[in-house]
Amino acid sequence: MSESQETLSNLLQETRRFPPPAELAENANVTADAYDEAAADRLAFWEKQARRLSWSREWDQVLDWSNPPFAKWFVGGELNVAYNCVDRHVEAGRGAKVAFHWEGEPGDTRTLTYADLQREVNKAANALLELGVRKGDRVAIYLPMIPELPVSMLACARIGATHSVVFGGFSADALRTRIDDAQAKLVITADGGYRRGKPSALKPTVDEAVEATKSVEHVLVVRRTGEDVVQNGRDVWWHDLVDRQSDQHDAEAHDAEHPLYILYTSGTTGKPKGILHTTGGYLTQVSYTHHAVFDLKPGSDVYWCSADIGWVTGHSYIVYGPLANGATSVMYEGTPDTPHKGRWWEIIQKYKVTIFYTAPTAIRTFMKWGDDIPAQYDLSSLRVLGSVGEPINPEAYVWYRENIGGGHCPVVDTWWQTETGAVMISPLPGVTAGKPGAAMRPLPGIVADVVDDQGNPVPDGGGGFLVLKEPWPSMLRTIWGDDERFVKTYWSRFEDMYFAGDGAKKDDDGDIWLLGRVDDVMLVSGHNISTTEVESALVSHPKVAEAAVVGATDPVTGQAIVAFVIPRGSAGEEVEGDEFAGELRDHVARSLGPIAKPRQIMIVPELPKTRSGKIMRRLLKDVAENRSIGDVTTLADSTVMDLISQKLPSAK
Ligand code: 6R9
Repeated sequence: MSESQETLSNLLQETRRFPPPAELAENANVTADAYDEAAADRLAFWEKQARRLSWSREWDQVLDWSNPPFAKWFVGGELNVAYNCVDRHVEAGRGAKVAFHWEGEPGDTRTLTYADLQREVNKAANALLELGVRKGDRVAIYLPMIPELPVSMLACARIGATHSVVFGGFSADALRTRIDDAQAKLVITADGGYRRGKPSALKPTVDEAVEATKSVEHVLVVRRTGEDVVQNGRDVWWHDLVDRQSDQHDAEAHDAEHPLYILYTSGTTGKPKGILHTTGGYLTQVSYTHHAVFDLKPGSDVYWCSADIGWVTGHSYIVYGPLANGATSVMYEGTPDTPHKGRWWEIIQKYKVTIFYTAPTAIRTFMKWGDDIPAQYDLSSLRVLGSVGEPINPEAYVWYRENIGGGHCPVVDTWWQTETGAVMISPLPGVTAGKPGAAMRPLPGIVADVVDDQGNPVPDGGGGFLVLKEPWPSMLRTIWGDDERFVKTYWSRFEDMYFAGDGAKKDDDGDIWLLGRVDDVMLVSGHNISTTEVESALVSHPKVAEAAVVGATDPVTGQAIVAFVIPRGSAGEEVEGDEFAGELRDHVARSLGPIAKPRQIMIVPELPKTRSGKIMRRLLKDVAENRSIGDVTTLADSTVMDLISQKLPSAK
């Protein structure tokens, strides 16, 4: 048997379970009884979690669901998010504790303790007030991953202004649409940030965007790269305005349902949706889930989430959850391969990171770069690993566990969405025996299910649509300015259930596996086939680093599977040609059955991804169906489609 066949048979029988390490289980923040406790009385469970926070006024009612799907949590309660994330830790004598070890891409660093953060947030809050920003106003934030980003968000939260963070890689047009939709009064930005070893300007994009808007009164500009910026009448330098403010500010308590932030999610079609999150329920659930899913021990852990704060993962698990829990975090400005491909592992080694949270797209990239890179660093401080953003292929899970986690760290695959605000389905690291590729069970207090077309629960072993059957504290409250679209998008597919738009299956134990967006499901000769399963089968081949599959119209089978494959590491040179494609097709047929065999396999150097790292199958479908390629504006790298098109003659 050849080596590749051995690996194959191993993976086809990947039924390994990874129980929690004994020590972690014994000292876990959350144990199995949490499931029973929450099942017995869900609202009492969430009420108990709300007490993790400091409230100025106690709520009168845990949940008001009298006008579904418009939920109100902790009705009548009042609290201040910034006070909960910063001041209360200082008041408890933990002001000298590090909140952020910040690492700039060029290698400059800043350390912010909770006391530093308190001073910075207070000064920024006073500066916003001086600029005329008031409670209820909207503030757009378009910043690189620098400390002023969380400081700005907390300053808004402190005074009750609603922030709308726009990812720093978005175009002027995308920024303008978001400013207009929220009618933002202020934009906070920087001259630029560092990206792949070079300064990359932000301010010109803001100038272009703001030119065409009516609501913006001021632009507050942080100096980061020192490049020349054009000064307009409405511009104010951060260092001129914020630095001279008082570092004292009394935080007023806001209603539990006061709008905390809007975050735009583009989805596959249509105008971006402004997902609205509010104050009390959101902070309760991000704090609880960060404590439960990562087993965070604020006294000893060093936590790092590699996401960009421009996405919900950064909002909930770099800013609000960790700070509410008094965590010490790492925050990194740049890309994983600047100045070298070991940068992330170097950071883990340097700060002795214990909990690390990243995305499958990053993990697959590291697999492609080779095992020898992480092997050069001391990663022994790690104890829990997390994954988010896409289904994690079993192969990537095992690689992550072995090569980053030293074979002993639990991997928590966390399913959630911008709309859910916080993690919903995930293993608990001290409780769950993890299965590579499965998100496992809804967290305590969450009621999720997999249902068929008619909304009936599927039995164990069945597949269908993922739904949420009961409201949860950090749920989106609406789409900003468009209640009707909120109801139509999420609450109309099934009666009384939230439709997540993801396909899922329950295995024979009743554990949940995510199968990709339902829009991407393929229908081949009358069978529903998930993109995730075929991609995972491809990625389980030792010579494949990444794969994306789409269903292309086919005269015989309705749809046929077309796969785009990136070869792994050094395999790149040897894999051209029909023989390799044939090998992969057979491999998929053996893993999943002949029905899942791709009609066509294209070897490509890159895959089209959104800026948050999700594969854009829509564009690949255009290629597979020989159409001109659609809108590429949300691609992280717009040259990728050219690279793929150049490869096409080899397709057949
Ligand atoms: C947090 C975030 C949400 C969509 C979601 C699903 C996919 C996220 C996942 C996952 C499988 C996981 N997704 N986590 N799929 N397993 N662990 O990514 O939010 O950017 O709004 O994307 O991402 O398709 O519906 P968002």
